[in-house]
Amino acid sequence: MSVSMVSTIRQLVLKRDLFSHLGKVCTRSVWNGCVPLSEDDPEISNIISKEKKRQVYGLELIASENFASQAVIEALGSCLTNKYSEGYPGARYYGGNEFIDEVERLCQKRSLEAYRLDPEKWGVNVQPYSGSPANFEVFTGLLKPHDRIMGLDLPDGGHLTHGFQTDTKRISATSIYFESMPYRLDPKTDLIDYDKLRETAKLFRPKLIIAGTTAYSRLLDYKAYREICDEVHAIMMADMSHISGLVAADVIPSPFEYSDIVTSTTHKTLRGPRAGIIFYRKGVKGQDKKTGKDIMYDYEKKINFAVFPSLQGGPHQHQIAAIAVAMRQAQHPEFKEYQLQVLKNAHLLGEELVQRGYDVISGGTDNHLILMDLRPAGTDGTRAELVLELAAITVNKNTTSGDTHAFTPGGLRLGSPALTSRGMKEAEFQQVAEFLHRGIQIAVDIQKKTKNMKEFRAYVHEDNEETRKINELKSQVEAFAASYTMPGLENR
Ligand code: DSN
Repeated sequence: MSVSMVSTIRQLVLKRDLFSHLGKVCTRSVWNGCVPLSEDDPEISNIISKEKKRQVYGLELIASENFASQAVIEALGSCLTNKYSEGYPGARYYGGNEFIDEVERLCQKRSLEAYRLDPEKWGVNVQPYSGSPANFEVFTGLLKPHDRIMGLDLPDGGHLTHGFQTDTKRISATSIYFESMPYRLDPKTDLIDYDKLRETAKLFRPKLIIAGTTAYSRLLDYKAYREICDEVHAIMMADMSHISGLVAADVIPSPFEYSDIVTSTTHKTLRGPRAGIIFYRKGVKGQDKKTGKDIMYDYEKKINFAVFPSLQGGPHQHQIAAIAVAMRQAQHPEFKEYQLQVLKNAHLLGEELVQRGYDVISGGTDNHLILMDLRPAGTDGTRAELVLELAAITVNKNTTSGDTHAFTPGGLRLGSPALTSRGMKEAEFQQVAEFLHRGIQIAVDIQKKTKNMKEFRAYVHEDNEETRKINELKSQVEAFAASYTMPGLENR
């Protein structure tokens, strides 16, 4: 045996002894923080168990939700949650960040790889706590207070942080600290009205235009956004939160070809932890026409500074490790298979609902979600959501274009990512469509028998013909759902 081998073995033995000592610390009888949750806090543990049961026995159709894998949840529940690491890899404000730097660098590398980005041309900040902070960090870094932005209006499928305000109130901080002008759908087609966007952008002259949606079932024309941004000298920011898993799997067009900035959450179709991420262009932007010298992108410093120290403190390194896990998973061939199935399932669900006579906005879907207008069917999103929830089917009410009823909107949004993560395919989604149909018809029947929402809410908790039907539906839904595996930890 060589001298170097002996030395390596000695080091390994030393490390093993060190870790076994750490293990021993956890056996002391005084408080040592090593008691399982179920013993330490049975109350919270019990609530988590009830939520786990709800997820296992229910049909999760909220388009922005998914089931994180066991590996992602293990990273989230790790010792990384203990560490402060303000700053960036190699430049932290506190000591002890050797391994934290390793985590964050790996996460950055994998995030760029997952979207096939050249590290010379793109950089990434993996510290945003979630999608809303990520968006506000971009605006803070690249705009001055009261600069102008344009985003898809919330009732038309945009997000709060894309500048939402009502006729009487500025709702999102993005409309309080910046001036926002929405663009909308063409009411005839339910598709984004790019001509109108161009026309109003030329009048409004925004500094930044957002290409992103939360309730839009068609693909975005990123080239059109780019052209409009160029015409008005605006930054093009894509918010791909809903579709980032589909983009990583390369099953729908990517925003990276045309955008300057791309933000995303990491827990929706990407199936990672609840967190956010910002990609920014870097390197050479073009050449100065007069001097011929290179003009460089200047986003990197501005965005990093906006994330920390302007808007955030210590990054959540347990989330960052979990993003790294998800970004690695997103590069597996089976992730592409999963995303293809997400598309097939959503498409099938749309077809099944149209066949049952429902009004599906824009006639179907090109992505993971479907938006229904339930008014022609004789009910609305709020009533349908309530009945479906009682039958263990989780969906969300949603405004549709032109809808002015924020609390009782006509629409219902459905998505395929979560159930596809449980292994469901087209045959199962046919069954899901039938369950949905039965629930919605019960809502229609109750609406006929009640005068207003208050009566409706009371009626669903009484013993009557419809509530007996809801209970029957619930037992069938629960028996069906429970036979499919749910990703994650076994009991929590
Ligand atoms: N709440 C998310 C959604 O459901 O689309 C967006 O942040």
